[in-house]
Amino acid sequence: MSSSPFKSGFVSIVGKPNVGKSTLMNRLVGEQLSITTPKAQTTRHRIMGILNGENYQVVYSDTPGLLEPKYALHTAMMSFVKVSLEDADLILLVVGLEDKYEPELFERFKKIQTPILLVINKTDLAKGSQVHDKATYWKEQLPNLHAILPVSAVTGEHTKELFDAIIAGLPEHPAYFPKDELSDKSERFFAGEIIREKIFLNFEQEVPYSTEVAITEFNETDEIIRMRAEIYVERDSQKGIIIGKGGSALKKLGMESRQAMEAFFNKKVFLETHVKVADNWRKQTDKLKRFGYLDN
Ligand SMILES: Nc1nc2c(ncn2[C@@H]2O[C@H](COP(=O)(O)OP(=O)(O)O)[C@@H](O)[C@H]2O)c(=O)[nH]1
Ligand SMILES: [Mg+2]
Repeated sequence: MSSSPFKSGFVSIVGKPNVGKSTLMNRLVGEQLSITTPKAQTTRHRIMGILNGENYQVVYSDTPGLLEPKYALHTAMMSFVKVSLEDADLILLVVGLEDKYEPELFERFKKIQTPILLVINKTDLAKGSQVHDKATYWKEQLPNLHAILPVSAVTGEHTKELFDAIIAGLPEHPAYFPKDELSDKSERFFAGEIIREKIFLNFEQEVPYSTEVAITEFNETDEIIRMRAEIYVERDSQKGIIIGKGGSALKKLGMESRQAMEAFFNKKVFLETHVKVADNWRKQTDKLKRFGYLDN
């Protein structure tokens, strides 16, 4: 009896904002690793999610949504996408039901040698022949696609077929990471992301986009994780919004974040929050460096 060869490789999940890239990675990895919200541009980093099986290790990379950069932060976000595409053995190009071919964003996929699986997501919302029509449309726009797979990341419909296609598309290669590693990111990073997710869910307009979170202390014992989080906004007025009347908004944010952290880390969490102003941090390279968006 011959066992099948070990396969491993990097799978880059890319697409426009809000198409469900993070939801799809979480579904494929089986863990809530990457934050997901109804707002566009929630994901700012490349976040690896590692899935181990007896004969495979898939290293997924969730990435920020493709956009035309407006600030230094956007440029940094798009450079994470670029690196993820360069590393990839396989690309999952995710589109929603409404997406159309936009040359500025999709041209690059015509030139890429790496096999591309086009994933049409949110099929649970599709009507009539919409999915079929979209598949025909994308085949015309991007003739070099390896395959087209419709899925629903939320319900899990057809994600098994997608997974099979991913494994089939991976090269024979030993594992890149130890089997017990779930991501390339630290516990501090995930704690900060959980707070950012709650900020995206609790605040409107520019506030979530102007906010960054730094975990400045992270002390874990057998019983509890004690954390100190610094929440940075761009202006004094935004600081007032995050704190709220009599501190009520910050209290709610802290409580929701703590509960989500306790579920994520499976441990009691003590969370201390501080709100600070970092003027125009999205446009300033020194601040972007400090927040981990640029190499030092
Ligand atoms: N109905 C439906 N909603 C989805 C699906 N996948 C993602 N979403 C929703 O779309 C929004 C954006 O998802 P997210 O994963 O953050 O998108 P990203 O910006 O591409 O990473 C969230 O509100 C998700 O719950 C899906 O298959 N069906
Ligand atoms: Mg995302």
